[in-house]
Amino acid sequence: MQAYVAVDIGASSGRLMLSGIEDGKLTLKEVHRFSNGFVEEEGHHRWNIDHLVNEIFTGLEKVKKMHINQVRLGIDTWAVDYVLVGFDGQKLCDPVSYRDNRTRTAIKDLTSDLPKEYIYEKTGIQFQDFNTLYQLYTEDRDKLSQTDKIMMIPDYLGYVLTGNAVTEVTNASTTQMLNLREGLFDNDLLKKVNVFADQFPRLVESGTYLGNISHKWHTKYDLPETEVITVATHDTASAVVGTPGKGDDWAFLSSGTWSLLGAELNTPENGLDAFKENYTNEWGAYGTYRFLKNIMGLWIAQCVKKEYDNKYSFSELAELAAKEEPFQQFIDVNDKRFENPVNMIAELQSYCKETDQKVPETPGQLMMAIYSNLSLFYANELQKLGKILGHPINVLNIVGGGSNVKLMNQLTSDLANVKVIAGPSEATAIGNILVQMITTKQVDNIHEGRQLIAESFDLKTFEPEAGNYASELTDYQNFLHRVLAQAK
Ligand code: ADP
Ligand code: LRH
Repeated sequence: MQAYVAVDIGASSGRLMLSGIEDGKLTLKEVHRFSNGFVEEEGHHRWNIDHLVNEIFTGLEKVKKMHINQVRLGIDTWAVDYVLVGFDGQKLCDPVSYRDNRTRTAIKDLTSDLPKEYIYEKTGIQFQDFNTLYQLYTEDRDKLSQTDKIMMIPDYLGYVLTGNAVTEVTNASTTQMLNLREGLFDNDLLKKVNVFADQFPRLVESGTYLGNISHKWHTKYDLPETEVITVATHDTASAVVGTPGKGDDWAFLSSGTWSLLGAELNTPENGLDAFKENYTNEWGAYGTYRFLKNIMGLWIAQCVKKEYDNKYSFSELAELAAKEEPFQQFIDVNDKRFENPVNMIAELQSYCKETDQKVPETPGQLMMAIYSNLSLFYANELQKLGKILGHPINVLNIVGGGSNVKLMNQLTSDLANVKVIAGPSEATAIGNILVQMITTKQVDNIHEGRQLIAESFDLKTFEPEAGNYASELTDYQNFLHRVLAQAK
């Protein structure tokens, strides 16, 4: 059996998953898991990139110990962040995290003489101050002058492993610097941030052979022979590939550190309605677009868990939440104050105090407040998505770690009046592997691949319970209207 390894690194954790096809089914085994996070270093929140490289080797050594001597491997990670590589081929510093506050005014500053509508028309990408465009705008000029190449995180990891560097498009599109029409970096935008197109390694599509892991690593570690394939390197792109959606009325929710809710399109939707709602058109594998909204997601839950000193596991927190009443308070989960607060619990509590609402106190109450409000936000966005696309969404495929939270799946189904299909929770790793299998021709195409996923994993269905929470969504929408109007 040909063995495939997915290296899937999210903002909170990374894993190496081993896969293959056995008796017509896709197998998936977790070989190695490690934590990820940013730390304060040289005045910024930064990722420890060498730690991630080491973890990849540790995982591969475990694969070798399983007597697997030859594998194919793909890497996906979170988007927008990048590594500056000097003329000696080495990184100049650890990459700054998108949650660092260096870009807080960058959108305003950069768009003071370049209208937002113009940038959106060119790129179709949402305005988030963490986009690479704004990060480069605020980048240290000295560092930029010492930079030979700018590599997105997964491209950099592939470069360290193989010595070969590319810029893969699904992730590159999140820079907000690719031109939709030309399919290339946009020189006007690059100029604005003082970088040049040739500072990015050549652009490639998902599903491109990168090369073998360099000999030098084999002398340090006991590794299998490893051929690296550039997959859909943006984790959300891999998650969408790994979503077993069927028909033409489904949407996806990739539910992890972020909640990414949207639809897969064949042509971008970068009109005025999409612009006003700040929907994004990220490039997908095989010529598709991920038309989606970024929602704060389970990052809020991750912070709460940490602030209880990790005393409870996520499943314990979900059990505690299930004992509480939903909808005890309304929260705009996308409020910037939740992006990187000093203390998330205190931030949630002050939000409720300031808006004259019941203050969640216990772990269960806090988690129920998070789950209820994420579900409300999802339902609200599903309505908007249907409106922008001009057709209703009847099925929501929820994938990622968050698809394990039954309570939230049911609440979302009830509020949005859609059928929810939950799973697989490792859709990102699966999408990563599927692109490898399509590249090596073990699977014909993405349709066959998605069918294979549906047949190989245990998916759970949640039907909307009629009459449940009929007024909550409208009340929430009115609440959002009010708080957003006040904030203006
Ligand atoms: P990412 O790759 O973006 O870091 P994941 O897709 O691994 O994130 O999802 C991680 C999140 O999923 C956790 O933060 C947690 O909130 C949620 N999660 C995972 N498993 C469970 C579970 N068994 N019960 C409740 N929540 C879970
Ligand atoms: C999810 C994700 C998301 C981006 C964010 C930076 O991990 O890649 O798609 O918007 O991280």
